[in-house]
Amino acid sequence: MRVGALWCRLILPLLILSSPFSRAEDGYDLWLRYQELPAEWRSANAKSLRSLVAPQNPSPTLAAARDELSRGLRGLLGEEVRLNEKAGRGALLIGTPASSPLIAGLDLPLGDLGNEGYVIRSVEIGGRAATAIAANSDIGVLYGTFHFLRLLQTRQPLVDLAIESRPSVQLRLLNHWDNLDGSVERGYAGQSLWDWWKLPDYRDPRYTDYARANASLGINGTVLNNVNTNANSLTPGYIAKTAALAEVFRPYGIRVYLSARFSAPVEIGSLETADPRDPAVRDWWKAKVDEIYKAIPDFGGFLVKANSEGQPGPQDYGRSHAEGANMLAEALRPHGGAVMWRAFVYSDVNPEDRAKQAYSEFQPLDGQFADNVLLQVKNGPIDFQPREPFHPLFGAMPSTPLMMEFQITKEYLGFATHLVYVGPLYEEVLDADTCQPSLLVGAAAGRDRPQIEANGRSYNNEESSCGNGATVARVIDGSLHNYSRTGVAGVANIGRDRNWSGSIFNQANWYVFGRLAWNPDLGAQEIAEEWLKMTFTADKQFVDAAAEMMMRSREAAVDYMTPLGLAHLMGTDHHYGPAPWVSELPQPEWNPVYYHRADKNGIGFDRTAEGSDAVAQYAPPVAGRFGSRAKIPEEYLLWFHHLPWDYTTSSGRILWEELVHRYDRGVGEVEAMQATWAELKPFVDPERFAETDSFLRIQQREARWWRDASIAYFREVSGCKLPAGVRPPEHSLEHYRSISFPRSLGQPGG
Ligand code: BDP
Repeated sequence: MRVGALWCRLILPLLILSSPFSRAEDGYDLWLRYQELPAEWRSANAKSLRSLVAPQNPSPTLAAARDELSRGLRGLLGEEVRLNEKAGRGALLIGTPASSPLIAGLDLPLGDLGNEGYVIRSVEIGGRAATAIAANSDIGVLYGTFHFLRLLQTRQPLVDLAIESRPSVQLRLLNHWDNLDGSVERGYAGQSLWDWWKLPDYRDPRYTDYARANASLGINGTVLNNVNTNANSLTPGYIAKTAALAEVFRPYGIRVYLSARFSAPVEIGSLETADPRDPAVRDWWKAKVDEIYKAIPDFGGFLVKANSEGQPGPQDYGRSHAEGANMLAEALRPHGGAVMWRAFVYSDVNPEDRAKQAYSEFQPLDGQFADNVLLQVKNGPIDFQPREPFHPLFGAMPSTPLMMEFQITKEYLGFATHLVYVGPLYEEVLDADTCQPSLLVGAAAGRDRPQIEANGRSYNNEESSCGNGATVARVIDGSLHNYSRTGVAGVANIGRDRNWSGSIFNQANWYVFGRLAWNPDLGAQEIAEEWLKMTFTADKQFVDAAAEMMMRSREAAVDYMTPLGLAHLMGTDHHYGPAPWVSELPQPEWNPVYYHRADKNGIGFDRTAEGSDAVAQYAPPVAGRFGSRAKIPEEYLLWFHHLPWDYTTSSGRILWEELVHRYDRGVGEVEAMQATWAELKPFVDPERFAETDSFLRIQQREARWWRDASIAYFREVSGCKLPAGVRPPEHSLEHYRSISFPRSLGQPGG
């Protein structure tokens, strides 16, 4: 036998058998890998998993729940679980009172669980121990099923189960910025998942896996197309394609939505205007919406980007955002659809501080929107930066449901390759105290209490309105202002890459978005641990180290990109890499110099009362904190203050030195992440280990690039010397300035 043949026939199979990782992992299975659990766990819990009892003649949703359980249990237990009609000892029952007489007989506490909640309970049926996954609706059963599988995947004991869960937020949506030509704006995971060309006839099986993954998190809607949209997506051919996707997603509780182009009546309807006051325009939208609902009876509604970054909108006709939104709302209302109108607006002619423009535009419209309109607000006032203070609209529009818009794709966070877990970013925003609860309305405003007036409203005296739980999370879940509609959207990081999200660790960002959308009070750390256990291994040594790495990763990115409250220093247009020097573009806010305002005297954007006064858009206690050099949390320092280079920071270092220190700290953290990952090699299969290892190398190189280019630039602008012992930038400033990326990923039209 030749040596090569010997190698293939004898030695290679032996090597494969001896590896703890029996199959190549390419990330396709996401967190739904259902790998066999350790024998110990299986033998301890096998008595609860003897058979599966599912409703007869199940609906497609109940069939999906049953099939997911069979599939999951087969993988996790390493054997097929019997499907039974009767509940014996150790049965696992799923269903609703309507679909299962057994569930109906259990008298479970389903009353408060609404349409999507569920219970998972250890019960007794005829004296035999069993487990029930039950809900009022079929989709609740599917959500409960995924929760149950999560218990197994994270190796929880299955005894005395008494779990109840219902979502805190109604609309939990992904926003795809996918174009009809298959490109994805700010997408770094390959082409769009939607194969528009082959739809509606060919339904890629991947669409079902996409729906399963989303349902496992409780995501219940998806906007299929980019907010910078093309009116063609509303033509009959594309409506049929969208309907095909809706059919695939329906059993998984996912409704489809579309971004609507405001000028569609002109572009595809041959009207001369899109003026929302024109009766022909209103009729056109009504007919269009009727046509959509004929094809997709549970269509969710429209997402609209209007009068922002060149998109058409009602202001083109002298009408307000509210008039535009209400026109669409009127067309959707008879069908139960909603309008999600985006607050991400800034004008090319308005000289006002960009951070103030959305509030200035929308806050005065509070109360003017129809009841099926939600205003979708980005987490911060500028644009998905590594760190921003929370958007001042949160808490300031008690009569308009505000939806959160997070970005899952890492447009400003190193694209696909940097390991940046955004859980801590989301958590920071959701936990932020708007200090708005004691807004005094009606009779209370006139009472004899210490009051202050601000933004034309009355408040309790300064301090009393903080710490009362008026967090952004309570705005979003509707409890603060009693919103009748609530929602959270995440700009998706999903594409046609085999691993869906461009890297294995980016999957965690999809995951954390979904989990927090269901329950904004969960912690980023616990979600990271859960994801790690399901995605890699539940081994404590691995989970502890990897979770710590994830939890620190966002702060690392802030440090090496935009420390101390700096923002938007990325290369204009593509947003890849540092370019703090860009200053020559015609629109002021296209230039990073607009944001950092550095010169030889100092750095930072003065948004205090002496500057743009953006602080006044927050409730007075917040404004007081952000507006004061002494009280502001240092991570927002240069967002709100312009300070001299020799300003003393809390570390005792002067500002310039602190800036350099933080850039260094960021690079150091990435190096520490590399070391951690190297130590975790024994726990990870070779494919996924190697991907993360290479990506961390890219991240280290790029963190260094960010640090060096930024220090080189700010050193020149400030005239400051590098502190003693600090490593000088590797190259000259000229070198960094000369780097260009004409074909960078994810760029509109790039
Ligand atoms: C910015 C992106 C741009 C989007 C815009 C938006 O750079 O591509 O179109 O946001 O949210 O972050 O509309």
